Amino acid sequence: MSEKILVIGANGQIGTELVTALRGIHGAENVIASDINSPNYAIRNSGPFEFANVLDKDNLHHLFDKHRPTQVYLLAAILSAVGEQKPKMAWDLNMTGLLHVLDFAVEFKTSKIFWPSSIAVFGPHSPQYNTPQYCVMDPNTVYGFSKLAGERWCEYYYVKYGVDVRSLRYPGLIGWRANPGGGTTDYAVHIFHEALKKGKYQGFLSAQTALPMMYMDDAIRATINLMDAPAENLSIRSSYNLAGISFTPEQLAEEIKKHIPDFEMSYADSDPRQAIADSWPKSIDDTQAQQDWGWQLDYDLAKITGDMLTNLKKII
Ligand code: AKB
Repeated sequence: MSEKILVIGANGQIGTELVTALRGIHGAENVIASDINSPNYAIRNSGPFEFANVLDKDNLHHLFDKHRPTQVYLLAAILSAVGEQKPKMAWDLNMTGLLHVLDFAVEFKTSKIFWPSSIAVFGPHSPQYNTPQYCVMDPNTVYGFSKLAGERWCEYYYVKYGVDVRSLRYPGLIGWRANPGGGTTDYAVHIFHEALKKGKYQGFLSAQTALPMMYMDDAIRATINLMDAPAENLSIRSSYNLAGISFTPEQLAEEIKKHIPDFEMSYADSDPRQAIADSWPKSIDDTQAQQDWGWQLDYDLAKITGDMLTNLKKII
């Protein structure tokens, strides 16, 4: 049976790349991109698009009814940094949107749902290094606890209603095709743009702030691998830890200097995103993803840096 896939929040950092990848696999006409905003260039020119507002239940119901998707990827979200500026809005969007989609998955018997979680589900009392799948979780950002609550809802709908929902706790994501939208890890994308445009960058996190990060090619592959995995292999229906690689702003700057020797890195004196970063793990243990669906990382820091610079050079 051919798949009919609905991607909600398709204009974002993950959505832009995921829609392209899914259209390559399933055919452009079978992947409906949707977003609250007008489609960006990549989305508009490669297949069908619908406006969708996850807070508008009737609008979303209409989309499910019209397209009867077999798979839905719900990517619309407010990320950590913006979430702290608009806490109630972040909670509402991140929670209500998910509950609408889970309810429609039950009503329309959608075969599979993907919903992204994040390393932001961990907090200051979680183990900081090799943070395990199961441990103390006390997130102190609205984004973080909306993701943690969302994970509980995902597992609940799986257990209670049999919704085949799958999820990943993404680290910070780095890609050249689309910009990140309001997260704490965004510096790791901005730095490449500024390095090429101006030869210098002022980071908003301190030089030594290690965070787990992942190249977008790996993140998209992980997402598709998880969605393709046989249901019986999946032991986690909340969200899988995904490690990526961990590095500091200073280490990233050093790597960029290997390509742009005059690159100058400086650091802001203070920024509210520092406290968010300090509350997150420095590295993650993703043994369960490796065991259950064979996850293996491809891109290390050197490979990410080379690929980012090569591709951004062509479009900047
Ligand atoms: C953010 O920084 O908010 C996101 C995330 C780690 O989930 N990139």
